[in-house]
Amino acid sequence: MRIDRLDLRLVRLPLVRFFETSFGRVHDRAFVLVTLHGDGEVGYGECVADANPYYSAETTETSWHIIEQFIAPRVVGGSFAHPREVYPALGAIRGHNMAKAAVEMAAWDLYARQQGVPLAKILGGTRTEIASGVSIGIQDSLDELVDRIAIELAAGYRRVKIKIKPGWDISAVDLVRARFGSIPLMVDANAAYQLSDAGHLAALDRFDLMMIEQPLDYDDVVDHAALQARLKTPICLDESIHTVKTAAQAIAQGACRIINIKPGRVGGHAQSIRLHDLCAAHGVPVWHGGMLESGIGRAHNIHLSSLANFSLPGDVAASKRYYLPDLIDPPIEVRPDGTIPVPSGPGIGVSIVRERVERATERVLSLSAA
Ligand code: OSB
Ligand code: MG
Repeated sequence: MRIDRLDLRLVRLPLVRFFETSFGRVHDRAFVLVTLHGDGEVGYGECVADANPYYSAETTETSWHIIEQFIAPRVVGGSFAHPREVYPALGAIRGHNMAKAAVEMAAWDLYARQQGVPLAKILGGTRTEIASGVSIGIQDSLDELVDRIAIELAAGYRRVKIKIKPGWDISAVDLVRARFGSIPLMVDANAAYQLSDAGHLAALDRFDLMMIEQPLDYDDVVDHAALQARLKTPICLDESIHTVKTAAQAIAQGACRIINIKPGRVGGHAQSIRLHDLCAAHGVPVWHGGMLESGIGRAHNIHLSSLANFSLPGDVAASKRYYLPDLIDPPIEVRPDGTIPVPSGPGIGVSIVRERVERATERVLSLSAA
C-alpha cells in the first residue's frame, strides 16, 4: 500500500443538541478529517481531538500541526505492507495519539478498500451487529434528564450512561432508578472527583450501576486502585488509558474492572486491537467509547466494535442524535432492538456526501509525495 497524498480538512458541524460533561457544554464539534490517497483508492480517518484541551491535551490545532509537520512526512510517499505498520512508523513522536489515530485509521480504511472487504474483516471482527448504548449529558434539570432517558429507551438503546459531577450525581442516579427501575445504567464523571470523595462515591454502590467511568484524574492509575478497593461498583477507565502498557498496569493494580476503548485515545486501530486482546486475556470486558464523531469516525467505531471482547454496549449511537444531516448518507441508524449492523461494503462501508463535507470545511491542506 503506497501512500501518494494526505489531505487535511478542518470541519465544523453543529450538534443537534448541546452536550454537557463535567468540563463544560458544547454546541458544535470541530474536527480534522484525514483523507489518504493510494493506488487509485482513498481512505478516511476522523481525528477525535476537540477544539479545546479539556478531555485530553490534544486539540484540533495541535493535531493539524502534528499531522502536517511530523506524521505526513513519515507516511506520504511511503509504502506499507499492512496498516498495522503505520503506528510503529510514528514511534519517534511522543503522544499525540489522536493525531496518529486519524492517519492510521485512514490507512486501515484505504487498505480494506483496496482488498475490497469490510474493515471489520481486516480488524478481526466477528460480529455482524453491535449493541448500542447512549451517553446522556448533564441537563438543565432532572426533569429534562428523565425526558431524555425515556426518549432513548423508547428508541431501543441497550444501556444508558449519564454524565455526573459533584452536585449532579447521587440524586440524579436515585431519580433514574426510581423512574426506570433496573435498566442497564452507568455513570461517567470525566475526572470530576478526588480520592477524598471516596465516601461520597460509595453512596452510588446501592444503585447497582454497571460501572463508574473515570471518577478521578485523567492521568491517574494509583488513586483509582485505592478507590476501587473502597467501591463495590466496578470502575471503568477512559481518560487514563493511553497505552497498552498503562492498561496492563491498571489491571495489575486493580485500578479498574472494565476498560473503555477509543481508538483516538490509544493511537488507532492496531493499538485498540492490542488493548482489546490484553483485556480479553485478563477477563476484563471492554466497550467502545464515543467522541461525538461524525458518520466517518462512527463507522470506524462500529467496525472495531465487532471484535469479540467488546461485550458491553458502546457509546456508538445513531447519527441523528448528533448531526442532521450527518456527513454520510444513509446515516447510521439504530434498530428497534438497540443494535447497529456492521456495514458490509469495502472499507468503512459508508457513503460520504462530498457537498456536505465541503460546506462544513473551514480549511484544507493537501500534502503530496515529492
Ligand atoms: O468521556 O466518554 C466520554 C464525549 C466527548 C468526550 C468524552 C466523552 C464523550 C461521551 C459521548 O461520553 C459519547 C458519544 O456519544 O459519542
Ligand atoms: Mg468517558
